[in-house]
Amino acid sequence: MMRTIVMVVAMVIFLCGRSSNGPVSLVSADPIGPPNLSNCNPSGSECCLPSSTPSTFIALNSSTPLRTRRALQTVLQDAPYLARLNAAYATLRRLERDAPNDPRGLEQQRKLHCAFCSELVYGSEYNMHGNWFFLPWHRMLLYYHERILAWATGDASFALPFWNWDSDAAAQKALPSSYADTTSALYSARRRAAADIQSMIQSEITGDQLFMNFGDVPESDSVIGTAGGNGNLETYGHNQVHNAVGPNGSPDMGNLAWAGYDPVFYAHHANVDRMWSVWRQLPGRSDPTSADFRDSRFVFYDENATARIIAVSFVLDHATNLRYVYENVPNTWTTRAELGPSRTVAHNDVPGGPPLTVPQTYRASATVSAEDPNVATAFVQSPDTTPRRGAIPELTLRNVAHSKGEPLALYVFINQPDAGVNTPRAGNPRYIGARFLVAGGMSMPVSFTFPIRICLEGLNLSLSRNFTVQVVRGVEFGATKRPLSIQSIDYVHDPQV
Ligand SMILES: [Cu+2]
Repeated sequence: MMRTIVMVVAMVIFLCGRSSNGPVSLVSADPIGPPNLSNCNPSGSECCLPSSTPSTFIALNSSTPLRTRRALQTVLQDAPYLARLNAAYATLRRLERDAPNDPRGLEQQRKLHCAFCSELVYGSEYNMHGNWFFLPWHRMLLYYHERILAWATGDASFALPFWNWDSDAAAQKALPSSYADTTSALYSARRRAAADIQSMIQSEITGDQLFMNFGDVPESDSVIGTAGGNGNLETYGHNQVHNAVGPNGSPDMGNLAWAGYDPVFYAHHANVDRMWSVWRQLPGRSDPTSADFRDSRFVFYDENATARIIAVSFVLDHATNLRYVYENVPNTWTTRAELGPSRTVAHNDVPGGPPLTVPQTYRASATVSAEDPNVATAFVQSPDTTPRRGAIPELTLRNVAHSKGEPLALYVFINQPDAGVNTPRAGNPRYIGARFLVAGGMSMPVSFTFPIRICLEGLNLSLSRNFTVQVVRGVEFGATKRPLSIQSIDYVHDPQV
């Protein structure tokens, strides 16, 4: 078949050199940090940290014994471990009461997360959500939190557990029982009912979606994010677990400012960190190489309440430099990813023809339905290029406006003109996935990228075909305060070229 020439009538094509995940970056072009802890903005005072002069991270000796972070389903059988975990959080709660300014107390640990996410407490460049610092910064936070727990237990080999919600097993989608025990230091009363938590995670976080969003995707831009745009590890599974646990509206997991006060936050984030580690070990995956990423530095308090500076480059190899690894628990998305990428969608190239080297984006305007303010539609044309073999087509919802105080759920379909909140998603080949936001983040437009190769295969749509995209805003979090607004929906065949 010949190359398709797309006729464009009354539509504008923007040719872009590069598809970007995010809106205009608020982040400077240079490496950032370390933040000055004595520079706390008074408007963010509920998140200000004790100020002190930090010293640099002391590199661990590679002979330090490796700690293994285990899945909660494994440690639930280990009563002595659970007793230590419980005792550690009891100590952090006691510190909070007896020495409120001790940075190791649970409330101070909450502030540490709050300080770098929800308000412009230390400056807009220190927003650790919605960009590529999300994964390494939370890895650092967990690392120091784990050292504080180890100090609290008196067991230097103590390791965090992870909540394996990416497993397809229904039991793993449930809030781990040790955290639901009302007599435990792991308990928080500020959560949804256990059955609601499980059903919200089970219905939205599936192995198929995890595979489509991370397992099949080699580019770090889509998985980890960019200097100014979120990655899918953050806005798919991670955000929805926050929303599922926290009822959003009280100080809880559903609000970034408060999430760090719930002990399950740390087991949840250990799983996000593990998913990054598992993805990174798949063939052809790598972390961003930019010095702006790798040389950025942040500050944390260690187990001696000493402020430490640590650089992103130092935490990328967690086994060597931070001396911890994860228990290997197979899940369907990792198993499929290990089998290698599946066949590619039909690409219409001419055998022997020149390979395509310039990605081109087709940008369509998204129109909100007159009948339903929670539905937006766009008619998307194939970019006027011949995709190369192995292309990874993506759709980007560009500059979705949202309100900082509200969570957000967006469900996206291809060629589903009747899409609405009741359109089935599970098992629906026209459904390409969801993206979520947690309340309490930055108030700025965000963009979401959807790898759609597998969906196009399922619908037998070649890359040269045009299609419609339907975006549905979920209503499970209640009435929203503003109409759905998306600047454009972009289609790019091959963002990695
Ligand atoms: Cu989080």
